Amino acid sequence: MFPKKPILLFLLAAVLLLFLSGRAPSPDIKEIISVEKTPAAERALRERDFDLLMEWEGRIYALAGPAELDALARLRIPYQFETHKFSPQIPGRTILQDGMNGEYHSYLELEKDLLALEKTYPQQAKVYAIGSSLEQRKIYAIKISDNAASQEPETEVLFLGCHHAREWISVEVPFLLAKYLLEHYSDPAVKSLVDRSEIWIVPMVNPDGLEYTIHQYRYWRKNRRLNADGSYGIDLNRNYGWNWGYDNTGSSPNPASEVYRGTAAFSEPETQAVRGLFLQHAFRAMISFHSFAQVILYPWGYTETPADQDALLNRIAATMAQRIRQINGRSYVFGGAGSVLYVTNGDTTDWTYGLAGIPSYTIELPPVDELRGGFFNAETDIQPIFRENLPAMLYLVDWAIQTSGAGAAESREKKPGTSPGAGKKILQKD
Ligand code: 0X9
Ligand code: CA
Ligand code: ZN
Repeated sequence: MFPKKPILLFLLAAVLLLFLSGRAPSPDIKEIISVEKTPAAERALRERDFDLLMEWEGRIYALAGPAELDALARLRIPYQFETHKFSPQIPGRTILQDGMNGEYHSYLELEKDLLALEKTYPQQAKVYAIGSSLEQRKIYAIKISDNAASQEPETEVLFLGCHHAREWISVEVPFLLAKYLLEHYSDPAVKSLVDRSEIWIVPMVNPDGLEYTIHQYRYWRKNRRLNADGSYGIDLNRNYGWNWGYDNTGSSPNPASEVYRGTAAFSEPETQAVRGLFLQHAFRAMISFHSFAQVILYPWGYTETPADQDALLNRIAATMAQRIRQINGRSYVFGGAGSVLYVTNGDTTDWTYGLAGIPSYTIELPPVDELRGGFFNAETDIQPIFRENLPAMLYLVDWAIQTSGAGAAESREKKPGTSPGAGKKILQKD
């Protein structure tokens, strides 16, 4: 039965391993671990290029796969598994139940809450499914306006959340905007904005990824596409069609990469859903929420070269940052995405700006760094982060209304397939 010679056995094993690893590489799932913060541990983590998450109460939190765990064992650095604690609670506080995400929205909780808003405010809210994810979850949009059920010639503005699964706070800020506008509709300032605009909010562009972060792996970023090489996921914020795949710095051709761009622009149903919505409307401004960094970014992302509307993009960002700072005192840095943060290609806001010439922003919500929690905002941070972003969002809606002149109706007729950059005409001159 078995080969007699050990060398044959070895060869067989090697071939088997190659075969298996070529067919189905194990998804590169890592654990969150913590080690005591000693100079030796710090050095080891840095030398081995661990992904560091944060420091908390004298311990360093990092990601570790089998190789990293081995290395720690060899160096006799004791570690603890922490993955199970990574609810949005700060470690050391109450731990949420398995599979729950506390005050944050799961897919079903968001569905329920959006439908409840529509039910309570039928005149001002209408919920649409703008598409389905790979795993057949609906991608919901809620439209807020007077007469929400009918399309009226009013200024359209778009807010997106959760392209990236682990960025839970990016679901809450746009969702809470919808809730706020509806609950405060009797406030004359809110009513005036809502009546003159049509505000479209898609809080969860990546529901499959989000569910995966709740039930499987808190640190997941991409969608849940099974790639040809057996790895999972496409970075939805590298899958849009403006200079898609421009270079391998701003996105990756490697399926296992966290910034894998996919096999083609708009290859994913999630980005197709956003594209469909965008092409059916004449949005005048948009924000896509992410976390974390506390920055306001505008095109271009694919290059460090300023966009032709740079001055206008900068001025609006400056005002948003100022309004944000007035609430809780937090400073959001702002600037061109490629130069302030890093270059990306295939990102959402390059596409919306490139296609329609509208002010398009990526807001990276707090915290500012890993030390303050990275992707894991405490539940008690949800309200303050929403509250500080509210005046920035309202300002952008107001700006869009103020600057939508006669051109609004004309641009509304724009059809899918409008030539790139054609929409730039509709933008007010700086
Ligand atoms: O890399 C991204 O997609 C965004 N950052 S995140 O940490 N949330 O993943 C930033 C996109 C903004 N665009 C550029 N920096 N070019
Ligand atoms: Ca209306
Ligand atoms: Zn993100």
